[in-house]
Amino acid sequence: MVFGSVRRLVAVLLVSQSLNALVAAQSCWNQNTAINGAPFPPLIEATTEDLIRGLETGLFTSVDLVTAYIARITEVNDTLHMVTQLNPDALSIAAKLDSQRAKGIVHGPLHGIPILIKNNIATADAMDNTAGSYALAGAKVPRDSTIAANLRKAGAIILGKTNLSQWANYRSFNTSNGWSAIAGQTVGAYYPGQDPSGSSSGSGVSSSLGLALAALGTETDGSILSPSDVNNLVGIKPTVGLTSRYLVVPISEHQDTVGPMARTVKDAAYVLSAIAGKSSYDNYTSAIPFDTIPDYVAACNFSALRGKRIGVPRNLIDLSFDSTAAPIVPAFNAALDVLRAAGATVIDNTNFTGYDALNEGNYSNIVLEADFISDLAKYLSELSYNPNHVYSVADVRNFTHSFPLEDWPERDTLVWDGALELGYNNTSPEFWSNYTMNTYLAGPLGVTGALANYSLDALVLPTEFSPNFPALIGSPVVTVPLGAFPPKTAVTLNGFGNLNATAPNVPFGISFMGPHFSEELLIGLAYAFEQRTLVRNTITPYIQPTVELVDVVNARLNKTGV
Ligand SMILES: *[C@@H]1O[C@H](CO)[C@@H](O)[C@H](O)[C@H]1NC(C)=O
Ligand SMILES: *[C@@H]1O[C@H](CO)[C@@H](O)[C@H](O)[C@H]1NC(C)=O
Ligand SMILES: *[C@@H]1O[C@H](CO)[C@@H](O)[C@H](O)[C@H]1NC(C)=O
Ligand SMILES: *[C@@H]1O[C@H](CO)[C@@H](O)[C@H](O)[C@H]1NC(C)=O
Ligand SMILES: *[C@@H]1O[C@H](CO)[C@@H](O)[C@H](O)[C@H]1NC(C)=O
Ligand SMILES: *[C@@H]1O[C@H](CO)[C@@H](O)[C@H](O)[C@H]1NC(C)=O
Ligand SMILES: *[C@@H]1O[C@H](CO)[C@@H](O)[C@H](O)[C@H]1NC(C)=O
Ligand SMILES: *[C@@H]1O[C@H](CO)[C@@H](O)[C@H](O)[C@H]1NC(C)=O
Ligand SMILES: *[C@@H]1O[C@H](CO)[C@@H](O)[C@H](O)[C@H]1NC(C)=O
Ligand SMILES: *[C@@H]1O[C@H](CO)[C@@H](O)[C@H](O)[C@H]1NC(C)=O
Ligand SMILES: *[C@@H]1O[C@H](CO)[C@@H](O)[C@H](O)[C@H]1NC(C)=O
Ligand SMILES: CC(=O)N[C@H]1CO[C@H](CO)[C@@H](O)[C@@H]1O
Repeated sequence: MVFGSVRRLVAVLLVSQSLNALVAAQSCWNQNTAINGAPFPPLIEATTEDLIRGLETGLFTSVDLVTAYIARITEVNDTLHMVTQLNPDALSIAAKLDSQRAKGIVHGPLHGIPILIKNNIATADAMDNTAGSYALAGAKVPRDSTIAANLRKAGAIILGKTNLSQWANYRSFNTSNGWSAIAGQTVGAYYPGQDPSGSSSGSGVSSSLGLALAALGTETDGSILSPSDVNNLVGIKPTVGLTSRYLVVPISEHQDTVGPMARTVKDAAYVLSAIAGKSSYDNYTSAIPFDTIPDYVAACNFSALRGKRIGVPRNLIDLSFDSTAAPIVPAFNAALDVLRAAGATVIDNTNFTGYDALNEGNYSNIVLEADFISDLAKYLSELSYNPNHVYSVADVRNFTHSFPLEDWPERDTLVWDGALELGYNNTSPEFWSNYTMNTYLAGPLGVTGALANYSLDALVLPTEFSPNFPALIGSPVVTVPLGAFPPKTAVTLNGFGNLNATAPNVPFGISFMGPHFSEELLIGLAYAFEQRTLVRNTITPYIQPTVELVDVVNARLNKTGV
């Protein structure tokens, strides 16, 4: 199916008029995918290694890649609203990287490969960093975030910024996943009006449709894992401290982390390798226990599950919280058989005994509220230009209440109201007693306790139930596609009433969880599972862009008459 206007697409591409005819003639991407017998990877499937091969052999250039991805974004953005802003310098950066490659200068595996980043990760370039709020429109940072700088150092092209649940979903009790005042409502691609989950909504939708090699998300509690879950992706939520949060709009220094959302485990591993590492601007990265970051790509080993002990904290699969998740359970149980067949020992009912106490207590809310008061003020103090003079949560709340496009009070600010009512920040004794309870219940009575008590290497859960415990202690999780909701699934609306929250064909995943800084292990386990199941390829979006790399290269060749 073709969505979006071909006219607009060609205007953006600025290439030969004949592309128009070619695009119109193409009904689906697996036609016409070769030039002189050399096949091109369809971009919804193209892996890092496919792109490296094509760039190395001269089949296409980075400029071609950027051109193709921009055309694809333009085709579907009017429907899905997943990209807030394109990098106006992307083509010139690509041209520079192409000319470096021609001279034998290659910065790393991601040299010349486009990546999208969430609109809360700052870049010191022409792009905004707003967390989706007009309060930060036009604000400037003194330099790139460490993550953006690391991507550039690795040769990646920052193609644009993705839409998100505004303020990483830390503003309202009554809002919708993927909505921001600045870029509107992001929608998922697996069902009309699909709730894309959040808060890394645009990153999830973009990565899933092949609008870049991969995208970066950020997570405080579920914001990488959950949109990866429902958008048929691999998501890596790294240990807090493995990836720097410097100049990333924060919620909580104790829980925030930046990670890749990609179509395959190996692609996610390539991106994680590029962004992980110590940063003098974020002292949590000083907890990294290695001198050199492990080779996450080499960790992709088909035999990685052999001999591993994997626990199932069955009491977290709590359908009383969400009965619509019932179809996930049989798929998850079948996945346990895949783990066994791959040589792992599965130990069921390695329950997290802190579960009830965590649900009854309010410790996690208090930790986030107090952190937000401190950490947002710190971020705002680092801006080199702060056009709306917002320096605190109170200022941002006032701005939001007085700026009509912020959609207040239709979407409330009750999360901030609660944080301000608390009356303290993360330097107070009340904060620390709540933090201590939180990490005790989620650690010794949760993830780290179960790992130790049952001598486990890792734990698995349906992704829907996986984020919370690891979020509270800052431990890593990797999610991999597991299945999709069956055809007879009832279509139901989200709480806000503007998205389809449950629907047929909506994907779901399985999560691998382990101790702090165990990404190398988890990536191996996830890869071994992924390669045995290849679920992603069995689930098809209802809407896809149609422009392919081959079209762009054809148009270029015909135009230049080569
Ligand atoms: C995508 O759509 C949103 C919402 O309409 C808009 O704000 C944004 O500028 C668009 N981005 C691109 C790259 O077209
Ligand atoms: C939800 O899906 C139905 C089709 O089942 C569609 O008609 C409707 O427009 C969708 N809702 C939204 C909010 O897009
Ligand atoms: C980072 O610095 C803060 C304040 O100086 C300190 O409280 C914290 O323990 C440090 N964290 C690490 C991981 O070094
Ligand atoms: C892959 O994993 C298996 C099982 O743990 C191990 O024996 C093998 O050495 C690993 N291969 C590589 C290349 O690391
Ligand atoms: C673990 O939790 C499951 C599901 O709540 C329950 O059926 C099982 O009895 C529990 N097992 C242990 C050992 O507590
Ligand atoms: C945090 O609280 C301390 C103690 O009340 C105060 O001195 C400091 O200014 C506060 N910082 C922020 C950012 O609110
Ligand atoms: C609240 O915002 C309005 C409009 O931006 C501004 O005029 C006013 O000074 C602000 N009030 C406070 C207390 O910051
Ligand atoms: C959201 O909550 C606010 C206040 O709590 C209320 O004024 C507003 O009507 C609510 N929005 C919707 C769509 O119900
Ligand atoms: C938990 O914290 C929230 C936010 O501060 C507050 O609204 C709620 O009343 C608290 N609940 C309990 C049981 O203390
Ligand atoms: C948590 O915060 C609340 C509200 O400030 C406070 O009453 C309580 O003493 C703190 N500590 C614990 C362990 O609940
Ligand atoms: C380029 O030329 C080839 C061969 O004539 C043709 O198949 C293709 O459609 C042309 N592409 C464009 C964009 O005109
Ligand atoms: C319609 C709309 O709000 N568009 C905005 C999309 O995001 C860019 C970058 O933040 C803004 O410049 C547009 O106004």
